[in-house]
Amino acid sequence: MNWRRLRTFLLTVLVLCLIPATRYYQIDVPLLRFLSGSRHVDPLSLHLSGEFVENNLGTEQERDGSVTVRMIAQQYLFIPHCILVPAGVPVHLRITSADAVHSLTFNGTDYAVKVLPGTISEAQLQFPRPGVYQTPCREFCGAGHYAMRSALRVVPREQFPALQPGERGNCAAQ
Ligand SMILES: [Cu+2]
Repeated sequence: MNWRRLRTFLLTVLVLCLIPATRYYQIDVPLLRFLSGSRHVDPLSLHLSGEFVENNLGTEQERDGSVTVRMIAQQYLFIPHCILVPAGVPVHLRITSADAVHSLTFNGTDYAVKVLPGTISEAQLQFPRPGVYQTPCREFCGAGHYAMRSALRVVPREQFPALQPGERGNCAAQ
């Protein structure tokens, strides 16, 4: 056995193992993103690129008649502040956080969606009848937590397709 070569080899392995430990953002974070798959989003650049840019938020009608709702939770509001969905159709919710952990709930229902920075939370919802639901945050997220609430307005199914995309994200004005 050549001890000198073995020692060099072990030293090289040790140094290679130490590199990831000193390059957390260059090696570990991209690796974790890769392993966690497509559910990862960067909370610091939500408004700059990707699925959660401002004009992509709100309700989007799918070809099969269902709708997809994209939202951001941040201290201390949900964006869009008021969303519209049609009654009686499946609602695919996709939401992420720009900062702390939040929980989106819908008063009068059992739905509660935990929202974490860095990942996309998904939920399947359905609201059988038209009406307005308050959507308070139920995870303490800071000083303004108790004022963190938005609204979901459920409109009759046949009324929804006539709405402009801009009207779906701003139902507070209606
Ligand atoms: Cu909160």
